[in-house]
Amino acid sequence: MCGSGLRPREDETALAAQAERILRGNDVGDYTKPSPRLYPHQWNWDSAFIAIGWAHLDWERATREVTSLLRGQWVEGMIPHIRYNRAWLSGYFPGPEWWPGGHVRRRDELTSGISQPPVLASAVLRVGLAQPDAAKRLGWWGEVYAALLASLTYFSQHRVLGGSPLITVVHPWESGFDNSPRWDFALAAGARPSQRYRRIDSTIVDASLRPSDRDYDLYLYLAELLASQDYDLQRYIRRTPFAVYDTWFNAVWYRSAFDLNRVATALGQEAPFSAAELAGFAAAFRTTLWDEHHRAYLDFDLVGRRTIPVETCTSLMPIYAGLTSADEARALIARYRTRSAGCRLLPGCLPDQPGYEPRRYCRGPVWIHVNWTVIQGLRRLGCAAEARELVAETIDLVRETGFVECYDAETGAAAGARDFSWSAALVLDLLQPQQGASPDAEGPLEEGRGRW
Ligand code: 2M8
Repeated sequence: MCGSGLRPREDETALAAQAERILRGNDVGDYTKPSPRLYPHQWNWDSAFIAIGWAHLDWERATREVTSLLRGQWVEGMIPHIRYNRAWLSGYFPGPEWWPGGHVRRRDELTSGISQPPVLASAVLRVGLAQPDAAKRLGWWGEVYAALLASLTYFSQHRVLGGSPLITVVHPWESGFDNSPRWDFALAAGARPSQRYRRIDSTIVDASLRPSDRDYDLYLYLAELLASQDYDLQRYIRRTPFAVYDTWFNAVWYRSAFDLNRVATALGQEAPFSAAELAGFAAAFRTTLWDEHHRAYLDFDLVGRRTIPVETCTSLMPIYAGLTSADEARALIARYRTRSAGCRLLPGCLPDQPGYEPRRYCRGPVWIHVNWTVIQGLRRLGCAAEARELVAETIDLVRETGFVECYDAETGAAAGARDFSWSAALVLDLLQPQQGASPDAEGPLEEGRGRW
């Protein structure tokens, strides 16, 4: 562990200016590319994190990031993980032709056929709170509220199985941690798509830092399968080798449900997610995902009906959601840090786990959004010292290496795309003084475990 202690203010100003340059450089008008070349389209949770950064620079621009993402929404409410920009179709693989028959509301939109961790409602709460003019804030919340509600109820209605309220994730891309060692079990069957394909990502970023061809075979096989089953979970589940309760995804949904309740209340509406529903969700989360043997939250493989015994950063995400007490959060963090001693911040995967690779994408590197998310949870739980320590380490790492996609878990060297938007946006957020009407300024969560 390291911490920089007091940092000169000028240094932070320079970092903030650098972050702003990256966001402006990746800005294409109504959305922000996650990175200049590797990711030219609009990504779902990237835009949520990015909007949080824009809110500190240009509030109207932050709101546009959200409203443009919502244009890709499907009739059932799902917000797809990619909203394609027709101008750059040749620059990214796979394109929309791999997601035929999508259920987009607006016929002129091209999207993928899966979603991503639903951070958006929480981001909208934050962006709104950054607007001091209450009329503007409420006006904007009023505009996006129905779409956000539909995006969350989509999961609670269309992605549940067998009476559990937990949400089923149907594709590694949907988890946002594409080639996490947690998903290696699904590679065993060697599933391959029917069509031949050529990757573009590994011509832009060194292949040793990206998912393998075997991973891509699985991703594309699952895309074909989803399309053939009309993106319907009840049909898909009978054939797929991959369907999971992902700890992070479910924690994010729970947090977003709370945050959307706050938006509803501010708008003078009834909170859409009842105390009973949230308590039921929290109880199922604990019962299904807490693994007493590992003393960790672990994902669940719905096809093999078993816990996935791989511990990664996502086992910390109940902290973000308010699904742990402060004491549990401290214990989870302490344990993770002890087992990742010698790594920077909270690495993406514990080094003692099978499949850990310090430089390869979701198999070990440090990610800014992971650390930012844990920081938010620690702050809400009142674990101020732990949060401060992670903030200082994050800023040290970015000062040293820059705003890249992810960082070698052990050396902190750049791994992945350069000029990465959410790293810039979230560090910009961390550089703000902790005061005023921020979601974290309220102190410890009142709602605690499942109480609203
Ligand atoms: C990465 O995923 C995309 C596919 O969605 C890719 O590798 O091409 C992931 O890190 C994902 O979480 C992220 O949203 C996306 C854009 O930054 O890149």
